[in-house]
Amino acid sequence: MTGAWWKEGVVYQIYPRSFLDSNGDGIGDLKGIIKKLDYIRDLGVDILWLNPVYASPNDDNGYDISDYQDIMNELGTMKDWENLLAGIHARDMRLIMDLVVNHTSDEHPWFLESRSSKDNMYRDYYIWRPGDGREPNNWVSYFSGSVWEYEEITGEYYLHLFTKKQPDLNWENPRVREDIYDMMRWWLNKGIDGFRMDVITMISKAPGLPSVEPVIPGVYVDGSRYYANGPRIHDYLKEMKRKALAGRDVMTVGEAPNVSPETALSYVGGEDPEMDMLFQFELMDLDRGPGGRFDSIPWKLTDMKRIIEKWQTTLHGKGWNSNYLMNHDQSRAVSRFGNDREYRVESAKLLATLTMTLEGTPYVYQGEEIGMTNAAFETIEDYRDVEILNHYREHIRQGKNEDDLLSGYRARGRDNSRTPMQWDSSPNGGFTSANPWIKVNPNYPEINVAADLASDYSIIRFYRNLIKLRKSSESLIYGRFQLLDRDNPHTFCYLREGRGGDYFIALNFSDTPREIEVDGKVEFSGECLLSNYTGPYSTTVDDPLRPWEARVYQGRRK
Ligand code: TEU
Ligand code: CA
Repeated sequence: MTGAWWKEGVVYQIYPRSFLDSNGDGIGDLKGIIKKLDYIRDLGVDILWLNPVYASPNDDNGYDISDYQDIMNELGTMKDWENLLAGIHARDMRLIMDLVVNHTSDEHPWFLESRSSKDNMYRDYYIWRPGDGREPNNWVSYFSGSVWEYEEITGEYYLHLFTKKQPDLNWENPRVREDIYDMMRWWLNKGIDGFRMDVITMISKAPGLPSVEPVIPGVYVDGSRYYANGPRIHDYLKEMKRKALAGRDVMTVGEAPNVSPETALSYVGGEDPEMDMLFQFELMDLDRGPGGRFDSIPWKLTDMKRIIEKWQTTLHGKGWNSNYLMNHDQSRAVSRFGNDREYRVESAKLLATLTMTLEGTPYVYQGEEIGMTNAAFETIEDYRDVEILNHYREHIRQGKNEDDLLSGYRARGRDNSRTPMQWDSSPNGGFTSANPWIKVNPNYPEINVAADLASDYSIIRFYRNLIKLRKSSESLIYGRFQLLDRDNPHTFCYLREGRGGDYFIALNFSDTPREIEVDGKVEFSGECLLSNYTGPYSTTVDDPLRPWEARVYQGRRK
């Protein structure tokens, strides 16, 4: 195989605050990551993605950056970071860094200048508007309330799509863009291998920043039609590619809410794509109800299959997918899409099989490889996420029922994936010797890396085998995806066909045995290559799939 390394590699995502604390202050850090590099390499992954490690007052855990060229004190020093990069490269792995340039922290020197007067060279680095005592438009912030914050000093409002400590940069200002490209080149010159680009599809806002009609005073609504995939987005990304990325062997993945497969091709398709791949959100919205971010509804496997099929087929041969079932903004995959009680181990392995056998680059989020489950938080005091805390304050004020709110956070809240990595059965799961910044899941005595590795049913070892299998086959990486059981509400069966032979994947997303039933005829040769059930089980295609069983066969359509 001779394709790009980022197509053939597997990514492991690290949320540094929650990975491993090396100095006993309760916060994960860079030295903690260095200690676990062999563990990560042994999984068989190739690329590490670090959530932001830059200087930050931490209003949104590092997504509010006050200095792009410095490391957050709590996480370590620039020297630690350099050691980390060297350790990654010494193990033949690569490092991609989070690039957060839709906004900065309000404590960034640019913003401190910008807010101080109407006539200084940084005023236009951000988006300021007069307001006549009322916000300039009615867009709602992702983290509650208006996207506008009034600033006394100059009597104007500034725009912030996220918290008020995350003012949006004004990408129309060429000086902003040049400063950002400079900063990107600086990191690339330090040897990093690419960027994960935070909400990159939102950097171009529609001229005039129009309100969404009808305007009801005091009511804020989703304004994304005026800033997602905005009018100049492709100009900016083409310029970024030319000025900051061209001529380097690096990878880019853009976070892309509000993007369909067709829109995705405008970013990742064509001869000279703006980015290598995108994180789509359609799968993450499967269980999202009409009542907003924390309204959780039952999801349907037929919807999951339809969405995956659409992305797989629309991008095949034209762009490149990224495949993830969770990250630091989502609840735990095994709790959300699996059965984290009776079939936790089986369903964690089944979900791994899905991610690793689709076309596109697979992403594994820390703890996914041991089947970590959602946080078991009981009170609002346990939560740390600014999105949840703001939401709670606003909705309690409106008289909403506290239990309803908490059940929404338990289902869809971001802190579910941010509880500390569970390494062993020692206090706090071996994450820290101190008080952790966020509670460890009380199930750590059973669910942890050491226990998993000691178990005959190890999820980690299954990942290793699965990653080996994926890499051994050109078809599992580049082959064409074909859905075989579109209307079956319990099983997900598909082919991957290509020059490396054809593969047939059968997944049972239910608690009861299911026959393999596919549309049309599939011809099989040889044995089942991989199953998530071990032991004296027969795994011919005539044997029903056991609960949450996943199998990979050699097979092809007749
Ligand atoms: O997330 C942006 C985003 O659109 C969502 O994933 C968001 O966190 C969630 O849907 C809120 O409703 C990115 C980062 O991944 C996230 O951690 C940051 O908080 C956010 O940008 C702001 O930088
Ligand atoms: Ca620490």
